[in-house]
Amino acid sequence: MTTRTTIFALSSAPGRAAVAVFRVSGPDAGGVLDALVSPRPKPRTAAFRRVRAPGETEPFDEALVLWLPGPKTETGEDMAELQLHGGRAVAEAATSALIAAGAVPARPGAFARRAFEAGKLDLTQAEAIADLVDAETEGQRRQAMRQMQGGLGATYDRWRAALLDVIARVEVVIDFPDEGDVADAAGRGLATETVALLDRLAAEMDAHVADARRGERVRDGFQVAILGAPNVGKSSLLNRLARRDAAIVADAPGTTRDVIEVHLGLAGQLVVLADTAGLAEAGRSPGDAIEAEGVRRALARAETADLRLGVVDAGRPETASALAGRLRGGDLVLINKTDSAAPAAAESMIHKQAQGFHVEPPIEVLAGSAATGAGLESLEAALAARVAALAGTAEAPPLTRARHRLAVERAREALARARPRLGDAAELAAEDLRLAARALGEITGRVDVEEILDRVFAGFCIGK
Ligand SMILES: Nc1nc2c(ncn2[C@@H]2O[C@H](COP(=O)(O)OP(=O)(O)O)[C@@H](O)[C@H]2O)c(=O)[nH]1
Ligand SMILES: [Mg+2]
Repeated sequence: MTTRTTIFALSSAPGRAAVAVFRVSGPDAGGVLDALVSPRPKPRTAAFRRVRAPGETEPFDEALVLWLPGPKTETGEDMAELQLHGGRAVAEAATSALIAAGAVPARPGAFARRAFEAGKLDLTQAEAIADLVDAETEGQRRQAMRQMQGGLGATYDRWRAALLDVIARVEVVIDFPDEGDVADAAGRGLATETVALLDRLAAEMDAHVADARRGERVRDGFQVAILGAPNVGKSSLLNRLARRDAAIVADAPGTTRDVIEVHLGLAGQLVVLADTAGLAEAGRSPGDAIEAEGVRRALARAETADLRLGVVDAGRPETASALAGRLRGGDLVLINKTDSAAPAAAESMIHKQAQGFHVEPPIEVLAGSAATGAGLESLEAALAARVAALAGTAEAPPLTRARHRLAVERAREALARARPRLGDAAELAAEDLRLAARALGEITGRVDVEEILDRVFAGFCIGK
C-alpha cells in the first residue's frame, strides 16, 4: 500500500469573499498545521492564530483555526481547517504556504473519496453531497438531503444482503449434492422460502425502477416542450415564462428551427422549458429541408418530454390541427393571442380534434396572451401543479441517477435468469445471483471497482 498524502483545498468558493476556508486532510495534517500556526489549537476547539509560511516570521494573515484529529472526522483522517480572509492574495499565500509545509493540492472529490474509503459514507451518500452542492431548487435540495442521510443506500444494501443469503442457501445444494439429506432439505427450502424471497426482491426492484423517473426528474429537471403550428406565439410564450428574450420572435413563420431551452424554477422544482420549430398544420408540408429537420427535432423533443404545452392561435383556430395526436393525458394547451381574437372558435376547434384529446387525465385548455401577459399566471399555476404532481411525494427514497437505474435493471435481469434455474441448475443460478449482488454492490460501492469510483468522484468540485 502506498503511503497516503496529506491533501489540502480551498473549500469555499474562489474569489473575493469575507472568508476563505482551507481544509487539510491526511496523516501529516497536524505537522502541516504546526508549520503554519503556533501553538496548535486544542482538538475541536476554534482558536485565533496568526498564519505564516514555513520559515517566515511575518504572518500573511490571521485566521480561525481548527485541529481535528482522526478518526472521528469527515475523512476519518487527521484534519485541519483554516478560516482565512477571503482575498485572492491571501488564498495564494495560503496555497504556497501549505505546499511548502508538505501538503498537496486535492483533486476534485478527494475529500469525499477519502470519506468513502474510510467507510464514513457509501457511494450514494457521496453522490448526494455533490447533488446538495449543485442543488438549485428546493426539490433538488430536499432529495439530495434525504439521499445523504443514507435511505437509498440502505435499500440497496438490504437487497444485497438478502441476495447473499439466498446465494448461501443455493451453495449448500451445490456443495452437498450427494449428501441426500442435506441437499434434499436445502432443496425443499429453496423451492419455497427462497423462491418467495427472490420474488419479493424482484417485486421491490420493479416498483423501484417503475417510479416514472421521479428522482431523476427532480435532479435533472422536468422537461416541458412547447409545441404548435408556426407563428402561433411559441417563442413569445417561452420568453414570457423565462422573463427574458431567449428565443427570436418574428412575424415570419419558421423562425425557430432548433430547440431552445430555458431553466425555470416552478413549484420548487427545476423545469427545462423547450421552444421548438412550428409543426405543420394538417395537410401542409414544411417548406425546406432545414424546416423539416426542425420539425423532426420538435417532435422528438415532444415525444420524450415529461409534459407538452401546446399553443394555438385564437385568430387561426385551424392551428389546433397541428397538435392532433401529439398530446397526452395531463398536457396543457394555451389558446394564445386573446388580445386580438376571442378564444371560443379555437376552443371548439381543439375539442373537435379527432385524436389525442380524449385522454385521461384530461388535457387542460387555458387562454391568454404572450404579448400582454394576460392569463399567463393561470398557465404558470397549471404548469406548477403538473410538475408538483409528477415530482410526487414518494415515501421510499427515489432512484436519482441513471447509474443506479442501470445497475438495478442489471440485477433484476440476473434475478429473472436465476429463478427458473434454482431447481435443476443451481450452479448457474448461483452465478446469476452473484452478478445481481455485484450490480447492487456497485451502486453503494460495496465492491471494489476502481473505475466506478473514478467516474463518481470526478464529478465533484475541488475541496469536497
Ligand atoms: N397579438 C398578439 N401577437 C402575438 C402574441 N404572441 C405572439 N404574437 C406575434 O405572433 C408572431 C409570431 O410569434 P412567435 O413567438 O415568433 O411565434 P412562433 O413561431 O410560434 O414561435 C410575432 O409577430 C409575435 O409578435 C399575442 O399574444 N398576441
Ligand atoms: Mg418560434
